[in-house]
Amino acid sequence: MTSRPVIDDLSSFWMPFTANRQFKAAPRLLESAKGMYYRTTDGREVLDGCAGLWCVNAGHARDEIVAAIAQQAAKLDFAPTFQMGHPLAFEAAAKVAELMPAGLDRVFFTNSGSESIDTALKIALAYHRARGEGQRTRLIGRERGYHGVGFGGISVGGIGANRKAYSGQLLPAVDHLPHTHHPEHNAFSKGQPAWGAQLADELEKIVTLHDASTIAAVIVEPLAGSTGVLVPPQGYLQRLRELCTKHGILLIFDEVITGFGRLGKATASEFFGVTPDLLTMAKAINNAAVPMGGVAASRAIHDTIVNSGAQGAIELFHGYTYSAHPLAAAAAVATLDLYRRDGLFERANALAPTFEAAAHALRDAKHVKDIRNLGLVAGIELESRDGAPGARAYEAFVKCFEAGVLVRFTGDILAFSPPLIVSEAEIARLFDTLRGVLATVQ
Ligand code: PXG
Ligand code: PLP
Repeated sequence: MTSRPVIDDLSSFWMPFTANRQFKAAPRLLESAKGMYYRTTDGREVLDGCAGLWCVNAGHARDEIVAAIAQQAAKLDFAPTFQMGHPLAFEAAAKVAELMPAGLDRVFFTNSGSESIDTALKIALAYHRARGEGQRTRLIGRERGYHGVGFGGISVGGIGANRKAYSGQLLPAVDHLPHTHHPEHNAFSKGQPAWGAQLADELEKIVTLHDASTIAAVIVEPLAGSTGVLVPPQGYLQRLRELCTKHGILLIFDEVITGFGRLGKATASEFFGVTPDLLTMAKAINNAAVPMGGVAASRAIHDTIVNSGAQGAIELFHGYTYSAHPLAAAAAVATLDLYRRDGLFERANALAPTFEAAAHALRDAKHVKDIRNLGLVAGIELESRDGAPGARAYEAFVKCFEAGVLVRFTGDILAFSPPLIVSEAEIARLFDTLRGVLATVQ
Protein backbone atom coordinates (compact mmCIF):
# COMPACT_ATOMS: atom_id res chain seq x y z
CA MET A 1 0.00 0.00 0.00
CA THR A 2 1.40 3.42 -0.90
CA SER A 3 1.27 5.99 1.83
CA ARG A 4 0.68 9.64 1.15
CA PRO A 5 3.12 12.14 2.59
CA VAL A 6 2.10 13.43 6.00
CA ILE A 7 0.50 16.83 5.67
CA ASP A 8 2.66 19.45 7.27
CA ASP A 9 -0.06 21.63 8.76
CA LEU A 10 -1.76 19.99 11.70
CA SER A 11 -2.94 23.25 13.22
CA SER A 12 -6.61 23.38 12.19
CA PHE A 13 -7.80 20.24 13.93
CA TRP A 14 -8.32 21.01 17.63
CA MET A 15 -7.83 17.50 18.94
CA PRO A 16 -10.08 15.99 21.64
CA PHE A 17 -8.62 14.90 25.00
CA THR A 18 -5.13 15.55 23.64
CA ALA A 19 -2.11 17.62 24.64
CA ASN A 20 -2.35 19.44 21.30
CA ARG A 21 1.03 21.20 21.39
CA GLN A 22 2.85 18.06 22.48
CA PHE A 23 1.12 15.89 19.85
CA LYS A 24 1.63 18.31 16.98
CA ALA A 25 5.32 18.57 17.82
CA ALA A 26 5.66 14.77 17.41
CA PRO A 27 2.52 13.39 15.71
CA ARG A 28 1.45 9.75 15.52
CA LEU A 29 -0.75 9.29 12.46
CA LEU A 30 -2.71 6.19 11.48
CA GLU A 31 -3.59 5.73 7.85
CA SER A 32 -5.32 2.38 7.49
CA ALA A 33 -6.34 -0.65 9.48
CA LYS A 34 -7.26 -4.29 8.95
CA GLY A 35 -8.06 -6.94 11.52
CA MET A 36 -5.78 -6.58 14.54
CA TYR A 37 -3.43 -4.04 12.95
CA TYR A 38 -3.19 -0.35 12.21
CA ARG A 39 -0.76 0.98 9.63
CA THR A 40 0.86 4.35 10.24
CA THR A 41 1.42 7.05 7.63
CA ASP A 42 5.09 6.06 7.63
CA GLY A 43 4.15 2.49 6.79
CA ARG A 44 4.62 0.74 10.16
CA GLU A 45 2.24 -1.97 11.40
CA VAL A 46 0.88 -1.45 14.90
CA LEU A 47 -0.89 -4.17 16.88
CA ASP A 48 -4.12 -2.73 18.28
CA GLY A 49 -4.10 -3.45 22.02
CA CYS A 50 -7.12 -1.31 22.81
CA ALA A 51 -9.61 -1.85 19.95
CA GLY A 52 -9.18 1.76 18.86
CA LEU A 53 -10.82 3.34 21.90
CA TRP A 54 -12.38 0.17 23.35
CA CYS A 55 -14.74 -0.01 20.41
CA VAL A 56 -13.59 -2.08 17.41
CA ASN A 57 -14.52 -5.41 18.98
CA ALA A 58 -14.72 -7.40 15.70
CA GLY A 59 -11.37 -6.07 14.45
CA HIS A 60 -10.82 -3.43 11.80
CA ALA A 61 -12.42 -3.02 8.39
CA ARG A 62 -14.34 -6.29 8.41
CA ASP A 63 -15.56 -7.05 4.88
CA GLU A 64 -19.17 -7.69 5.92
CA ILE A 65 -19.47 -4.37 7.74
CA VAL A 66 -17.70 -2.40 5.02
CA ALA A 67 -20.03 -3.87 2.38
CA ALA A 68 -23.15 -3.17 4.44
CA ILE A 69 -22.18 0.50 4.87
CA ALA A 70 -21.23 0.93 1.21
CA GLN A 71 -24.47 -0.62 -0.04
CA GLN A 72 -26.55 1.42 2.37
CA ALA A 73 -24.85 4.68 1.39
CA ALA A 74 -25.84 4.05 -2.23
CA LYS A 75 -29.37 2.91 -1.37
CA LEU A 76 -30.60 5.31 1.32
CA ASP A 77 -28.07 7.82 2.57
CA PHE A 78 -30.27 9.52 5.11
CA ALA A 79 -33.83 9.28 6.32
CA PRO A 80 -35.48 11.18 9.15
CA THR A 81 -36.65 9.19 12.15
CA PHE A 82 -38.79 12.01 13.54
CA GLN A 83 -42.35 11.07 12.52
CA MET A 84 -40.81 8.92 9.77
CA GLY A 85 -38.90 5.67 9.68
CA HIS A 86 -36.75 3.35 7.62
CA PRO A 87 -36.73 -0.45 7.99
CA LEU A 88 -33.12 -0.81 9.12
CA ALA A 89 -33.75 1.36 12.18
CA PHE A 90 -36.33 -1.12 13.44
CA GLU A 91 -34.20 -4.11 12.48
CA ALA A 92 -31.15 -2.71 14.29
CA ALA A 93 -33.23 -2.02 17.43
CA ALA A 94 -34.65 -5.55 17.42
CA LYS A 95 -31.16 -7.04 17.05
CA VAL A 96 -29.79 -4.92 19.88
CA ALA A 97 -32.80 -5.84 22.04
CA GLU A 98 -32.06 -9.54 21.53
CA LEU A 99 -28.67 -9.08 23.19
CA MET A 100 -29.93 -7.04 26.12
CA PRO A 101 -30.80 -8.52 29.53
CA ALA A 102 -34.33 -9.91 29.69
CA GLY A 103 -36.90 -7.14 29.80
CA LEU A 104 -34.70 -4.35 28.41
CA ASP A 105 -36.07 -4.55 24.91
CA ARG A 106 -36.91 -0.98 23.97
CA VAL A 107 -34.03 0.82 22.30
CA PHE A 108 -33.54 4.57 21.77
CA PHE A 109 -30.73 5.43 19.33
CA THR A 110 -28.10 8.15 19.76
CA ASN A 111 -24.76 8.85 18.09
CA SER A 112 -22.31 8.46 20.96
CA GLY A 113 -21.88 7.32 24.51
CA SER A 114 -22.19 10.88 25.78
CA GLU A 115 -25.55 11.29 24.07
CA SER A 116 -26.63 7.93 25.46
CA ILE A 117 -25.98 9.16 29.00
CA ASP A 118 -27.91 12.40 28.47
CA THR A 119 -30.72 10.34 26.98
CA ALA A 120 -30.83 7.85 29.86
CA LEU A 121 -30.84 10.61 32.50
CA LYS A 122 -33.68 12.38 30.68
CA ILE A 123 -35.65 9.13 30.35
CA ALA A 124 -35.23 8.56 34.10
CA LEU A 125 -36.66 11.99 34.90
CA ALA A 126 -39.48 11.63 32.36
CA TYR A 127 -40.38 8.20 33.76
CA HIS A 128 -40.80 9.43 37.32
CA ARG A 129 -42.79 12.44 36.14
CA ALA A 130 -45.07 10.21 34.05
CA ARG A 131 -45.73 8.14 37.19
CA GLY A 132 -46.66 11.21 39.17
CA GLU A 133 -43.37 11.30 41.10
CA GLY A 134 -41.92 14.32 39.37
CA GLN A 135 -40.11 15.30 42.58
CA ARG A 136 -37.66 12.45 41.98
CA THR A 137 -34.97 14.49 40.26
CA ARG A 138 -31.73 13.80 42.15
CA LEU A 139 -29.08 11.84 40.25
CA ILE A 140 -26.39 9.71 41.88
CA GLY A 141 -23.10 8.98 40.13
CA ARG A 142 -19.85 7.64 41.53
CA GLU A 143 -16.39 9.00 42.18
CA ARG A 144 -14.01 8.25 39.28
CA GLY A 145 -16.98 7.45 37.00
CA TYR A 146 -16.75 8.37 33.31
CA HIS A 147 -20.03 9.04 31.56
CA GLY A 148 -18.88 11.04 28.56
CA VAL A 149 -18.65 14.77 28.17
CA GLY A 150 -22.19 16.18 28.00
CA PHE A 151 -23.25 18.38 30.91
CA GLY A 152 -25.28 15.48 32.29
CA GLY A 153 -22.41 13.05 31.93
CA ILE A 154 -19.78 15.26 33.59
CA SER A 155 -22.23 16.11 36.38
CA VAL A 156 -22.77 12.47 37.37
CA GLY A 157 -19.20 11.64 36.35
CA GLY A 158 -16.49 11.60 38.95
CA ILE A 159 -13.25 12.50 37.19
CA GLY A 160 -12.11 15.85 38.56
CA ALA A 161 -10.21 17.02 35.50
CA ASN A 162 -13.29 16.55 33.29
CA ARG A 163 -15.41 18.73 35.62
CA LYS A 164 -13.06 21.43 36.83
CA ALA A 165 -13.36 24.07 34.09
CA TYR A 166 -17.16 23.69 34.02
CA SER A 167 -17.74 23.33 37.74
CA GLY A 168 -19.82 26.50 38.00
CA GLN A 169 -22.56 25.11 35.76
CA LEU A 170 -22.93 21.41 36.42
CA LEU A 171 -26.38 19.89 36.99
CA PRO A 172 -27.74 20.70 40.43
CA ALA A 173 -28.85 17.92 42.82
CA VAL A 174 -26.19 15.33 42.07
CA ASP A 175 -24.44 13.15 44.65
CA HIS A 176 -21.65 10.61 44.23
CA LEU A 177 -21.09 7.18 45.70
CA PRO A 178 -17.51 6.40 46.74
CA HIS A 179 -15.34 4.63 44.17
CA THR A 180 -14.38 1.02 44.80
CA HIS A 181 -10.61 1.20 44.39
CA HIS A 182 -8.86 0.22 47.63
CA PRO A 183 -5.40 -1.15 46.85
CA GLU A 184 -4.79 -1.95 50.52
CA HIS A 185 -7.47 -4.65 50.12
CA ASN A 186 -7.58 -5.18 46.37
CA ALA A 187 -4.10 -4.87 44.82
CA PHE A 188 -3.30 -7.51 42.18
CA SER A 189 -6.80 -9.02 42.34
CA LYS A 190 -7.44 -11.48 39.55
CA GLY A 191 -10.96 -10.79 38.37
CA GLN A 192 -13.42 -9.38 40.91
CA PRO A 193 -11.88 -8.35 44.25
CA ALA A 194 -13.29 -10.18 47.27
CA TRP A 195 -13.40 -7.02 49.41
CA GLY A 196 -15.73 -4.06 48.98
CA ALA A 197 -19.38 -5.09 48.49
CA GLN A 198 -20.28 -2.94 51.50
CA LEU A 199 -19.27 0.21 49.57
CA ALA A 200 -22.67 -0.03 47.87
CA ASP A 201 -24.29 0.59 51.27
CA GLU A 202 -23.14 4.22 51.01
CA LEU A 203 -26.27 4.65 48.93
CA GLU A 204 -28.28 4.22 52.14
CA LYS A 205 -26.54 7.28 53.61
CA ILE A 206 -27.44 9.36 50.57
CA VAL A 207 -31.04 8.14 50.82
CA THR A 208 -31.12 9.07 54.51
CA LEU A 209 -29.79 12.51 53.73
CA HIS A 210 -32.15 13.41 50.87
CA ASP A 211 -35.02 10.90 51.22
CA ALA A 212 -35.64 8.29 48.54
CA SER A 213 -38.63 10.26 47.24
CA THR A 214 -36.25 12.87 45.77
CA ILE A 215 -33.89 10.46 43.99
CA ALA A 216 -34.43 9.54 40.34
CA ALA A 217 -31.53 7.29 39.43
CA VAL A 218 -28.13 5.86 40.22
CA ILE A 219 -25.69 5.57 37.32
CA VAL A 220 -22.49 3.51 37.38
CA GLU A 221 -20.21 1.74 34.96
CA PRO A 222 -20.48 -1.93 35.97
CA LEU A 223 -16.73 -2.10 35.32
CA ALA A 224 -15.14 1.35 35.27
CA GLY A 225 -12.95 1.61 32.16
CA SER A 226 -11.80 5.10 31.40
CA THR A 227 -10.64 5.93 34.91
CA GLY A 228 -8.18 3.06 34.75
CA VAL A 229 -10.00 -0.28 34.96
CA LEU A 230 -11.76 -0.66 38.30
CA VAL A 231 -13.38 -4.07 38.64
CA PRO A 232 -16.47 -4.19 40.88
CA PRO A 233 -16.00 -6.10 44.15
CA GLN A 234 -17.88 -9.39 44.43
CA GLY A 235 -21.49 -8.72 45.44
CA TYR A 236 -21.23 -4.93 45.00
CA LEU A 237 -23.50 -4.60 41.96
CA GLN A 238 -26.04 -7.03 43.45
CA ARG A 239 -26.18 -4.86 46.59
CA LEU A 240 -26.62 -1.69 44.55
CA ARG A 241 -29.48 -3.35 42.65
CA GLU A 242 -31.20 -4.39 45.90
CA LEU A 243 -30.97 -0.91 47.37
CA CYS A 244 -32.25 0.79 44.21
CA THR A 245 -35.21 -1.60 44.04
CA LYS A 246 -35.95 -1.12 47.74
CA HIS A 247 -36.09 2.68 47.34
CA GLY A 248 -37.77 2.92 43.91
CA ILE A 249 -34.60 4.40 42.40
CA LEU A 250 -33.75 3.51 38.80
CA LEU A 251 -30.41 1.78 38.24
CA ILE A 252 -28.56 2.76 35.08
CA PHE A 253 -25.60 0.70 33.90
CA ASP A 254 -23.31 2.61 31.58
CA GLU A 255 -22.12 -0.16 29.28
CA VAL A 256 -20.49 2.01 26.63
CA ILE A 257 -17.28 0.01 27.12
CA THR A 258 -18.59 -3.26 28.58
CA GLY A 259 -21.38 -3.79 26.04
CA PHE A 260 -20.99 -6.23 23.13
CA GLY A 261 -18.58 -8.84 24.37
CA ARG A 262 -15.82 -7.06 26.26
CA LEU A 263 -16.36 -9.30 29.32
CA GLY A 264 -17.17 -12.41 27.30
CA LYS A 265 -20.93 -11.90 27.39
CA ALA A 266 -23.20 -9.61 25.39
CA THR A 267 -23.38 -7.22 28.37
CA ALA A 268 -21.77 -6.78 31.77
CA SER A 269 -25.31 -7.10 33.16
CA GLU A 270 -25.42 -10.64 31.81
CA PHE A 271 -21.88 -11.33 33.01
CA PHE A 272 -22.61 -10.19 36.58
CA GLY A 273 -26.20 -11.44 36.62
CA VAL A 274 -27.53 -8.01 37.60
CA THR A 275 -30.19 -6.30 35.50
CA PRO A 276 -30.42 -2.51 35.48
CA ASP A 277 -33.50 -0.48 34.49
CA LEU A 278 -31.68 1.42 31.77
CA LEU A 279 -28.51 0.45 29.92
CA THR A 280 -26.41 2.87 27.90
CA MET A 281 -24.30 1.66 24.98
CA ALA A 282 -22.21 2.93 22.04
CA LYS A 283 -18.80 2.01 20.57
CA ALA A 284 -18.92 -1.72 19.73
CA ILE A 285 -22.67 -1.59 18.96
CA ASN A 286 -21.59 -1.33 15.32
CA ASN A 287 -17.86 -1.92 15.68
CA ALA A 288 -17.45 1.88 15.77
CA ALA A 289 -17.65 1.94 11.98
CA VAL A 290 -20.18 4.79 11.99
CA PRO A 291 -20.96 6.85 15.12
CA MET A 292 -23.83 5.23 17.02
CA GLY A 293 -25.04 4.77 20.57
CA GLY A 294 -28.22 3.76 22.28
CA VAL A 295 -30.20 3.30 25.46
CA ALA A 296 -32.03 0.08 26.25
CA ALA A 297 -35.00 0.66 28.53
CA SER A 298 -37.12 -1.76 30.45
CA ARG A 299 -40.58 -2.41 29.09
CA ALA A 300 -41.99 -0.78 32.24
CA ILE A 301 -40.11 2.47 31.70
CA HIS A 302 -40.91 2.60 28.00
CA ASP A 303 -44.58 1.78 28.45
CA THR A 304 -45.02 4.20 31.35
CA ILE A 305 -43.71 7.10 29.28
CA VAL A 306 -45.28 6.12 25.96
CA ASN A 307 -48.69 5.30 27.41
CA SER A 308 -48.84 8.47 29.50
CA GLY A 309 -48.98 10.71 26.44
CA ALA A 310 -52.27 11.67 24.85
CA GLN A 311 -53.06 9.85 21.59
CA GLY A 312 -51.31 11.65 18.74
CA ALA A 313 -49.01 13.56 21.08
CA ILE A 314 -45.22 13.12 21.20
CA GLU A 315 -44.42 11.23 24.39
CA LEU A 316 -40.71 11.98 24.87
CA PHE A 317 -39.42 15.34 23.73
CA HIS A 318 -35.96 14.11 22.84
CA GLY A 319 -34.07 12.86 19.78
CA TYR A 320 -31.17 13.47 17.43
CA THR A 321 -31.17 14.27 13.71
CA TYR A 322 -29.02 11.19 13.30
CA SER A 323 -30.86 8.80 15.65
CA ALA A 324 -30.72 5.45 13.81
CA HIS A 325 -28.84 6.95 10.86
CA PRO A 326 -29.11 4.48 7.96
CA LEU A 327 -25.34 3.93 7.68
CA ALA A 328 -24.98 3.42 11.43
CA ALA A 329 -27.96 1.08 11.49
CA ALA A 330 -26.61 -0.92 8.54
CA ALA A 331 -23.26 -1.23 10.31
CA ALA A 332 -25.01 -2.32 13.51
CA VAL A 333 -27.00 -5.08 11.79
CA ALA A 334 -23.88 -6.36 10.01
CA THR A 335 -21.79 -6.15 13.19
CA LEU A 336 -24.26 -7.95 15.44
CA ASP A 337 -24.61 -10.69 12.81
CA LEU A 338 -20.83 -11.00 12.67
CA TYR A 339 -20.47 -11.23 16.45
CA ARG A 340 -22.94 -14.10 16.43
CA ARG A 341 -21.62 -15.88 13.34
CA ASP A 342 -18.02 -15.84 14.58
CA GLY A 343 -18.95 -16.47 18.24
CA LEU A 344 -16.85 -13.50 19.29
CA PHE A 345 -18.35 -13.09 22.78
CA GLU A 346 -17.66 -16.76 23.48
CA ARG A 347 -14.17 -16.30 22.06
CA ALA A 348 -13.52 -13.42 24.45
CA ASN A 349 -14.78 -15.56 27.31
CA ALA A 350 -12.51 -18.45 26.32
CA LEU A 351 -9.46 -16.17 25.99
CA ALA A 352 -10.03 -14.41 29.33
CA PRO A 353 -7.90 -16.81 31.44
CA THR A 354 -4.95 -16.54 29.00
CA PHE A 355 -5.34 -12.78 28.99
CA GLU A 356 -5.47 -12.68 32.80
CA ALA A 357 -2.33 -14.81 33.13
CA ALA A 358 -0.44 -12.70 30.56
CA ALA A 359 -1.40 -9.46 32.33
CA HIS A 360 -0.53 -10.69 35.82
CA ALA A 361 2.81 -12.06 34.60
CA LEU A 362 3.91 -8.39 34.65
CA ARG A 363 3.59 -8.29 38.42
CA ASP A 364 7.36 -8.25 38.86
CA ALA A 365 8.04 -5.87 35.94
CA LYS A 366 9.71 -2.56 36.71
CA HIS A 367 7.47 0.27 38.05
CA VAL A 368 4.34 -1.94 38.30
CA LYS A 369 2.16 -1.05 41.29
CA ASP A 370 -1.07 -2.92 40.57
CA ILE A 371 -2.71 -5.11 37.93
CA ARG A 372 -6.47 -5.53 37.53
CA ASN A 373 -8.43 -7.49 34.94
CA LEU A 374 -11.73 -8.96 33.85
CA GLY A 375 -12.77 -10.46 30.52
CA LEU A 376 -10.58 -8.91 27.84
CA VAL A 377 -9.78 -5.82 29.91
CA ALA A 378 -6.65 -5.23 31.94
CA GLY A 379 -5.28 -2.19 33.74
CA ILE A 380 -1.64 -1.98 34.73
CA GLU A 381 -0.91 0.80 37.18
CA LEU A 382 2.60 2.20 37.46
CA GLU A 383 4.25 3.98 40.37
CA SER A 384 4.10 7.68 39.49
CA ARG A 385 7.31 9.55 38.95
CA ASP A 386 7.98 12.08 41.72
CA GLY A 387 6.31 15.37 40.91
CA ALA A 388 5.19 14.23 37.44
CA PRO A 389 2.02 12.12 37.63
CA GLY A 390 1.19 10.55 34.27
CA ALA A 391 4.65 11.10 32.79
CA ARG A 392 5.77 7.50 33.23
CA ALA A 393 2.68 5.96 31.58
CA TYR A 394 2.95 8.48 28.75
CA GLU A 395 6.55 7.47 28.14
CA ALA A 396 5.53 3.79 28.18
CA PHE A 397 2.66 4.49 25.76
CA VAL A 398 4.96 6.28 23.28
CA LYS A 399 7.61 3.55 23.51
CA CYS A 400 5.00 0.80 23.02
CA PHE A 401 3.75 2.63 19.94
CA GLU A 402 7.29 2.88 18.60
CA ALA A 403 7.64 -0.85 19.29
CA GLY A 404 4.48 -1.54 17.27
CA VAL A 405 1.82 -1.88 19.98
CA LEU A 406 -1.04 0.54 20.66
CA VAL A 407 -2.25 0.79 24.27
CA ARG A 408 -4.27 3.43 26.17
CA PHE A 409 -3.11 5.33 29.19
CA THR A 410 -4.86 7.43 31.77
CA GLY A 411 -2.85 9.00 34.54
CA ASP A 412 -0.23 6.33 35.30
CA ILE A 413 -2.48 3.45 34.32
CA LEU A 414 -2.08 1.54 31.05
CA ALA A 415 -5.24 -0.11 29.72
CA PHE A 416 -5.46 -3.14 27.44
CA SER A 417 -8.71 -4.05 25.64
CA PRO A 418 -7.89 -5.68 22.30
CA PRO A 419 -10.41 -6.60 19.61
CA LEU A 420 -12.09 -9.90 20.50
CA ILE A 421 -10.42 -11.54 17.47
CA VAL A 422 -7.02 -11.27 19.18
CA SER A 423 -4.91 -14.46 19.09
CA GLU A 424 -3.01 -15.99 22.00
CA ALA A 425 0.26 -15.06 20.29
CA GLU A 426 -0.91 -11.45 19.98
CA ILE A 427 -1.92 -11.37 23.64
CA ALA A 428 1.59 -12.52 24.53
CA ARG A 429 3.10 -9.90 22.26
CA LEU A 430 1.05 -7.09 23.84
CA PHE A 431 2.27 -7.79 27.35
CA ASP A 432 5.81 -8.84 26.37
CA THR A 433 6.20 -5.55 24.53
CA LEU A 434 5.12 -3.65 27.63
CA ARG A 435 7.52 -5.64 29.81
CA GLY A 436 10.41 -4.76 27.52
CA VAL A 437 9.38 -1.13 27.40
CA LEU A 438 9.01 -0.83 31.18
CA ALA A 439 12.60 -1.98 31.62
CA THR A 440 13.71 1.11 29.66
CA VAL A 441 11.24 3.63 31.07
CA GLN A 442 12.67 6.15 33.49
N1 PXG B 1 -19.64 6.15 29.14
C1 PXG B 1 -18.57 5.35 29.27
C2 PXG B 1 -18.59 4.28 30.33
C3 PXG B 1 -17.48 5.48 28.41
O1 PXG B 1 -16.42 4.67 28.55
C4 PXG B 1 -18.64 7.30 27.32
C5 PXG B 1 -19.68 7.11 28.21
C6 PXG B 1 -18.74 8.39 26.31
O2 PXG B 1 -18.84 7.89 25.02
P1 PXG B 1 -18.47 8.85 23.77
O3 PXG B 1 -18.87 8.02 22.59
O4 PXG B 1 -19.28 10.10 23.91
O5 PXG B 1 -16.98 9.10 23.85
C7 PXG B 1 -17.51 6.49 27.41
C8 PXG B 1 -16.38 6.70 26.46
C9 PXG B 1 -10.38 5.76 27.22
C10 PXG B 1 -11.56 6.32 26.53
O6 PXG B 1 -9.36 5.54 26.61
C11 PXG B 1 -12.82 5.96 26.96
C12 PXG B 1 -13.93 6.50 26.34
C13 PXG B 1 -13.80 7.38 25.28
C14 PXG B 1 -12.55 7.73 24.85
C15 PXG B 1 -11.40 7.20 25.46
O7 PXG B 1 -10.46 5.44 28.40
N2 PXG B 1 -15.16 6.12 26.84
N1 PLP C 1 -28.49 23.17 16.65
C1 PLP C 1 -29.34 23.55 15.68
C2 PLP C 1 -29.38 24.99 15.23
C3 PLP C 1 -30.19 22.58 15.09
O1 PLP C 1 -31.07 22.94 14.13
C4 PLP C 1 -30.11 21.22 15.52
C5 PLP C 1 -30.94 20.17 14.94
O2 PLP C 1 -31.80 20.40 14.11
C6 PLP C 1 -29.21 20.89 16.55
C7 PLP C 1 -28.41 21.89 17.10
C8 PLP C 1 -29.11 19.48 17.06
O3 PLP C 1 -28.44 18.66 16.17
P1 PLP C 1 -28.56 17.06 16.28
O4 PLP C 1 -29.99 16.71 16.05
O5 PLP C 1 -27.63 16.54 15.19
O6 PLP C 1 -28.10 16.66 17.67
